[in-house]
Amino acid sequence: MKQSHQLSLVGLLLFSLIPSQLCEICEVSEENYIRLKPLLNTMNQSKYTRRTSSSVNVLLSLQLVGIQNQNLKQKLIQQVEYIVKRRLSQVSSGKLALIILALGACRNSEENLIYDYHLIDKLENKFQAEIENMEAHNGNPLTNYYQLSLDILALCLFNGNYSTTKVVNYFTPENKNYYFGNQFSVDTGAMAVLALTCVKRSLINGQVKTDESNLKNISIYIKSLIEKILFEKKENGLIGNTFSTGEAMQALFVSSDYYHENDWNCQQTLNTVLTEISQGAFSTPTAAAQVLPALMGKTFLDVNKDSSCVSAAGNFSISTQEPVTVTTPGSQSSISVNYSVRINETYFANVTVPNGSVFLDVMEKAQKMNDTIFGFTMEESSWGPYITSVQGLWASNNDRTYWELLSGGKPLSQGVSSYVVHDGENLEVRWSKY
Ligand code: B12
Ligand SMILES: *[C@@H]1O[C@H](CO)[C@@H](O)[C@H](O)[C@H]1NC(C)=O
Ligand SMILES: *[C@@H]1O[C@H](CO)[C@@H](O)[C@H](O)[C@H]1NC(C)=O
Ligand SMILES: *[C@@H]1O[C@H](CO)[C@@H](O)[C@H](O)[C@H]1NC(C)=O
Ligand SMILES: *[C@@H]1O[C@H](CO)[C@@H](O)[C@H](O)[C@H]1NC(C)=O
Ligand SMILES: *[C@@H]1O[C@H](CO)[C@@H](O)[C@H](O)[C@H]1NC(C)=O
Ligand SMILES: *[C@@H]1O[C@H](CO)[C@@H](O)[C@H](O)[C@H]1NC(C)=O
Ligand SMILES: *[C@@H]1O[C@H](CO)[C@@H](O)[C@H](O)[C@H]1NC(C)=O
Ligand SMILES: *[C@@H]1O[C@H](CO)[C@@H](O)[C@H](O)[C@H]1NC(C)=O
Ligand SMILES: *[C@@H]1O[C@H](CO)[C@@H](O)[C@H](O)[C@H]1NC(C)=O
Repeated sequence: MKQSHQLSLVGLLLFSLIPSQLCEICEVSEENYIRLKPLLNTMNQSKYTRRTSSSVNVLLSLQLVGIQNQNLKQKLIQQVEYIVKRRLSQVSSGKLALIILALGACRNSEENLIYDYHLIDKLENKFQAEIENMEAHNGNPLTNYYQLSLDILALCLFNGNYSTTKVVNYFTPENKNYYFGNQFSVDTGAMAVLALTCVKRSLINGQVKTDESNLKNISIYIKSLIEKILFEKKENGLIGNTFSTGEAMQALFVSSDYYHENDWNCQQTLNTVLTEISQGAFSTPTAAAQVLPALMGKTFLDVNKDSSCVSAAGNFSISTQEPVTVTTPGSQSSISVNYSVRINETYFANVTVPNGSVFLDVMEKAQKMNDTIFGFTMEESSWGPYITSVQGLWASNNDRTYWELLSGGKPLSQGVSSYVVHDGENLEVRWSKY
C-alpha cells in the first residue's frame, strides 16, 4: 500500500516536471453558441455605473473569449479607466488583479494603462499588505484566498515580483483560508490551482529561479486541490454549486495531468451548465462573466497568450431580443415571510411584501418596522449589495465573521438582491463565523 503510493507520487512528480501544455478541454460547439446568448444578453443589458463594480469581471470575460462588441467594450473600459485614475487606493488586491488581467488580456490597446499607472507595482504592495495582515491577525488576510490567488496569478502572468517561497508557505492545501466553516470553497480552490499552475509553469520555463523542493511542493498542492475540487462534484456534474462550476472547469482544464480521465465527465458538466443557463441561473453580470470563459474553452492562463484573443465567437452578435425572464414581479398580490435576525438571541417579525420581492425588500420593510432591531447596512460589490452590518454589529475579515443568509435554516447560494422570496418562508440573517 505504502509502496504503491510512493511509486505513484514519484511518477506524478516526474510527469509533472515535463512541461506539458496538454489540456483536456470540452467546449460549446459553434452551432450551440446560441445557447450562450442569455449570458451575453445579461452582460450587454446591464447598466454599468460607477457604483456597480461588475464591469471589470465582464470586460475580462469578453476579452478572453474574443467577443468583438466595441460599443459595450468601450463603455466597460471607461468604467475601468475611471477606477484606475480615481479610486485605486480603495480597491482591494484581487480587484486590482482583475483589472490588470482585463486590461492586459490579448495584447489590446488598453494594455498601456497597466504600465502608465504602475499597476503591477501597486499590486505587489497590496499583496504585501495581505501577507502582513495575515501575520498580524492569526493568518487572516485583508480579503480572502480567492483574491490572494488572483494576485499571484496577475503577478505571475505580468512578470511582477512575488516570492515563490511565500507561495509555498501560504498555499498548503490544509490552510484554513480554503474553507468557509467546514466547507471547502471550490471557487477559492479553483483560483488557487490557476495561480499555482502559472507559478509552476514559470518555474519549469526557468523564468523564475527557485530550489527544486518548491516546484515539487507546488505540484503536490495542485494535486491535492484538484482532489478536493473533484470531491465536490455532484451527481448532475456541477462542481461545488452552479456559480463555482465555471471556475472549477478552468482549474480542471489546466491540470489534466493530475486526475484520471474517468474522474471527470466534462461533457456532462457542460450540459448541466447549459441547462442552468436556459433556466436563467446566471442572471447577474458577474455570474454570467465568470462562467463564460470555461464554456468557450478558455482559462485565465490564456490571458497573455501571444495570439490575440480572436475566436469564432468574434462574429457572434449580441441582440437585445429574448431577454432572460427570471422574475415576474408583475402580480399585485402580497406574501408574508417570517424574517429573523439571529445573534445570540433571535429577533423575528412577520413581514408582508409584494409577491416577487427579493430578500432585500424584506430587510428594508423590516427596517422600517423597527430600525433598532432590523437596521442594517450594505456595500455594493460585483455580485450586488453585500450585507455588512445588522443592529450595528459589523462583519470583520480579521475575525472571520459575517452575516449569513439562510432560508429554512439552510444557507442561500444567492445574495439579498437576487434571491426571490416565497410565501410562508422562514428567512434569517445570522451572525456567523467562517
Ligand atoms: C470570499 C467570499 C465570501 C466571504 C466574504 C468575506 C471575505 N473574507 O472576503 C464570505 C465567506 C463572508 C462570503 C459570504 C457570502 N457569500 Co461569498 N464568496 C466569496 C468568494 C469565494 C470570493 C469573493 C471575492 O473576493 N471576489 C473577488 C473580488 C475582487 O470581487 P468583489 O466583488 O470585490 O468581492 C467582494 C464580494 O464578492 C463580497 N461577497 C462575497 N460573497 C458575496 C456574496 C454576495 C451575494 C454578494 C452580494 C457579495 C459577496 O465579498 C468580496 C470581498 O469584499 C466568492 C466566489 C466567486 N466566484 O466570486 C463567493 C460568492 C460570491 N459568495 C456567494 C454567496 C452566496 C455568499 C453568501 C450569500 C452566502 C450566505 N448564504 O450567506 C454570503 C454573503 C451574505 C451577505 N452578507 O450579503 C456566491 C454568490 C453567488 C450568487 N449568485 O450570488 C459565490 C459566487 C460563491 C458560490 N459559488 O456560491 N463570501
Ligand atoms: C522582489 O521581492 C524580493 C522579496 O520578496 C526582494 O528581495 C527583491 O528585492 C524584489 N525585487 C525587486 C526588483 O523588486
Ligand atoms: C517542501 O518540500 C520539502 C520536501 O521536498 C519539505 O521538506 C518541506 O517541508 C516542504 N515545504 C513546505 C512549506 O511544505
Ligand atoms: C465569421 O463568419 C464568416 C462567415 O460565416 C466566416 O467566414 C469567418 O471566418 C468568421 N469569422 C471568425 C473570426 O470566425
Ligand atoms: C446591447 O444592448 C443595446 C441596448 O441596451 C443595443 O442597442 C445593442 O445593439 C446591444 N449590442 C449588441 C452588440 O447587440
Ligand atoms: C419565526 O421564526 C422564529 C425563529 O426564527 C420562530 O421562533 C418562530 O416560531 C417563527 N414563527 C412562525 C410563525 O413560524
Ligand atoms: C454571545 O454570547 C457569548 C456568550 O455569552 C458572548 O461571549 C458573546 O459576546 C455574545 N456575542 C454577541 C455578538 O453578543
Ligand atoms: C402575517 O401577516 C399577514 C398579514 O397581516 C397575515 O395574513 C398572516 O396570517 C401573518 N402570518 C403569521 C404567521 O402570523
Ligand atoms: C406569486 O407569484 C407566482 C408567479 O409569479 C405564483 O405562482 C404564486 O402563486 C404567487 N403567490 C401568491 C401567494 O400570490
Ligand atoms: C423596536 O424593538 C425594541 C425591542 O423589542 C423595542 O424596545 C422598541 O420599542 C421597538 N421600536 C419600535 C419603533 O417599535
